[in-house]
Amino acid sequence: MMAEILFYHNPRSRSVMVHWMLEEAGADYEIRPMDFDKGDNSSAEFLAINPLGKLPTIVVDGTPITETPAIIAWLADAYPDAKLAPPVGSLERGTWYRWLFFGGSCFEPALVDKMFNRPPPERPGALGWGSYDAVLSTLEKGLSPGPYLLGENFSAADVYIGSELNWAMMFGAPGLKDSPLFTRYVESVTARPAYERTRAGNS
Ligand SMILES: N[C@@H](CCC(=O)N[C@@H](CS)C(=O)NCC(=O)O)C(=O)O
Repeated sequence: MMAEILFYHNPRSRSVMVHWMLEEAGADYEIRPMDFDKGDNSSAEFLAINPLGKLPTIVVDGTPITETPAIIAWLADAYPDAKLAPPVGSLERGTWYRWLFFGGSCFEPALVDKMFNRPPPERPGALGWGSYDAVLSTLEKGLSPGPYLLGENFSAADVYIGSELNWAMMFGAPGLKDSPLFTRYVESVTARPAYERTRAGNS
């Protein structure tokens, strides 16, 4: 794909997930380094691109795309040669969307509940993600028999869920490092050359 991709990046943020995906896709991109301490993400210039003031953000030929799973899904479709997205309309595509959305709408809020010890609300059933434990056991089932979320085929969903699990493990989130399944999964996906390239000072 011939497009100008500007990648607003800080290596200590969720933008590492998109960095990995850009490498998996084989995209050409230009990194715009963002310094949180200097307030780069709250500058008028950046807020005009993403009013939430958050990373990751990419701008493709002038159009901003935000939210990690949306960026990852867009890149998977825009770079079909990388074979990271099942065909539109296929059943595998449904499973693929399922885990991409699950990461942002279930795993993340459940993790934040846990990290900040948020007390359960009066009606726990109103939480769209159930509970942290239920989210982890759902992911474990999604990865069984594995090795990937789509079975034998690695996809963009693994870039996102693998990144989320890796990130949560770094924070010492409970129930992850003591799970052989999660440990094996994160070790295998982060051993991929595209991930390694993002760690080799390529930021
Ligand atoms: N919903 C967003 C969350 C992005 C996000 O929270 N990014 C954090 C860094 S990991 C950020 O930019 N924080 C800076 C701030 O809010 O000041 C996504 O999935 O990409």
